Amino acid sequence: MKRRTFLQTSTLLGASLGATAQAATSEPLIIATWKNEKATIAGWNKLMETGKALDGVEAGARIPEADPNDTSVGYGGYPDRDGHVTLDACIMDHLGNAGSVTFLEGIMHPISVARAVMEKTPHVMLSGAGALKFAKEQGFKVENLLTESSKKAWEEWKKESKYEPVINIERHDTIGLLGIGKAGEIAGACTTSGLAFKMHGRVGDSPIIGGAVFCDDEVGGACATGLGEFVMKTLGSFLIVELMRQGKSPQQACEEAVMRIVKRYKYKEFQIGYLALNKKGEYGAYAIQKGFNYTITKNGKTQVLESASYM
Ligand code: SD4
Repeated sequence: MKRRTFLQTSTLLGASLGATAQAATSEPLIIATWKNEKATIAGWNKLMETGKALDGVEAGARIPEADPNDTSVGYGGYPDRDGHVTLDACIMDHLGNAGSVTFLEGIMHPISVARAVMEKTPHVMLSGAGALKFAKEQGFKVENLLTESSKKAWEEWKKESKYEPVINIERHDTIGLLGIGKAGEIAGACTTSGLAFKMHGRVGDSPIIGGAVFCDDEVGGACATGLGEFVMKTLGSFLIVELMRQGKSPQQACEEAVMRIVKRYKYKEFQIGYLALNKKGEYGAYAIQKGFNYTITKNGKTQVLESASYM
């Protein structure tokens, strides 16, 4: 599609989504990648209880982390090619504080470990054995996160061992969340087990501040899902927040961040989905491929919305 036609189409799409995809108030809300109603509702309930966006996004992230049927996050996540479930997560608050864990094994709630890194250490990111040691010191329980069915899927995969880290463009569920708290403050979080059957040691975008999540309380926040390598190469969430700072709407900023990838890389084989939120409570989403959706809970009501896409 020519760029000009694309811009016209995407503006039209944006306009037609307008009724649902935009809201010009900064009332509390929780918004998340993919069809994640249980997570946004849990996040909303927590937000109503404590008032804080940070508590809301953490509580939301903990839902898929504990769900054995979610094969992209936490417990039940598909392992790497050597059979290890290795987890990445990050969290960022409205003051610019950030915490992250990567290559963490055996802990059901990496998002809460990331928050502990943010709140209880002078660092931003802990990885692997060091992250696990810290988690244990903080009282997190060590558990086997590889379920029977994820183990079976891995054994199936091993028969061919086809190493093509191409994301199924219709079904993957890494959760990125953004929230607005009662004081209007913005926070974000992301948690994942990463790409199924990835190389042992592979780390994606999900623990990278500015990659999978970025917030700046003067402007807004953004989060990402999809083939993390391309989010990392373009620092997508940071880019989106900076574009909003320059005056773009959340929708326009997500579109521009997708275009950066489309212009430079062979985008047809993989999916990236972005979500963004500004201080007015306006939000937007855009993806490379069709099939990206997101969930919002606001005023106690929850909706799953389809994102517009480049393809
Ligand atoms: C990663 N971004 O590890 C994650 C994967 C993902 O839905 O989003 N899956 O690259």
